Amino acid sequence: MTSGSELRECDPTAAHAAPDVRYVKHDQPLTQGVLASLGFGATALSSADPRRFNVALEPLGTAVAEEWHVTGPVISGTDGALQWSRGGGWLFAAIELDEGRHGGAEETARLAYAALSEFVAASPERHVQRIWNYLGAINQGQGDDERYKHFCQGRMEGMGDIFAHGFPAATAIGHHATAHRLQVYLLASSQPGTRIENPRQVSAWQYPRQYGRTPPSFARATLLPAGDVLAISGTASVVGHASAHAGNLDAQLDETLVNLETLLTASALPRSFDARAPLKVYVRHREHEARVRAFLAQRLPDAPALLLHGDICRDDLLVEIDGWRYRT
Ligand code: 3EB
Repeated sequence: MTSGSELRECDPTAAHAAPDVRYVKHDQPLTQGVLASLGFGATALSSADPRRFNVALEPLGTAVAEEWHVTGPVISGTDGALQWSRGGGWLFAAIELDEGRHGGAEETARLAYAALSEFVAASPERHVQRIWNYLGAINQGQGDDERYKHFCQGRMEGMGDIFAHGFPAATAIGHHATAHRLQVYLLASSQPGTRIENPRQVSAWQYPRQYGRTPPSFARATLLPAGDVLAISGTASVVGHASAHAGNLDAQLDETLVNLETLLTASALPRSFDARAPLKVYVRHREHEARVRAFLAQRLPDAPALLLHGDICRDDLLVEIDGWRYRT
């Protein structure tokens, strides 16, 4: 007879340990266990390796790459415009499309999401846990014609039914590179995760009409299948559905941290961000870098932080934070 623990280890339905996410020097060669390596900005290493994807956001400070490590062999390839890798029960998939060739932000988002949805639906790792979206000139256009709102519409249409059981955690940020580049990448798993909402915030998909015809389709966080890591969505100074502290960087940082801590509590995690909580901090104005760093040093001293120059999808927000929090 096998013991209970052996049975669990052999159980093909058992949840896989989460990828180990770390920031490393940006020019490191990729080792076998790397599922994905995200570079940032113009100095990121260019490579044909499908596991490498360069985000069009400039880092503020030292260039690093975000590596996702898994256990077990990793295979990778391309499928049309899409690049992918899989290993250890996890899937990375990424796509970059040129809006100039696909008729604008809405249609391009629809195509990107349709391609990703189709690929994921045909994969053993069909449970999308986390998605990142980077588009240019995100706040350009008035009212319903803001580019972010067009993106939201196309994203919803392209998703199809792969999110029928609920939206994954997400980030949507504006880059300052060539405006027509739409970049989307995701992490999916062979097991479902647990969606987490923030009790201080209206769920994004229930935002009132003023935020657009199609509300943003994302969850505030996903607890990954084994319950070992919380994947945290882009989190900003939003209370209820409203932006709080317009124009006030320090108050927005404080409110953002309360929202992040609230997500930890909602996930039964300790209310702190330690060395196993890599965070990405999106800063709208370069000149705010020093103040953001001072806040991080004081309030989040242990969390590895990557600062990126990016526009938050509401024009009254100055800063947004996403990342990972390991149960440790
Ligand atoms: C907010 O709380 C800020 O459209 O995917 C945060 C994270 C935001 C993800 C998205 C938008 C998105 O509404 C904006």
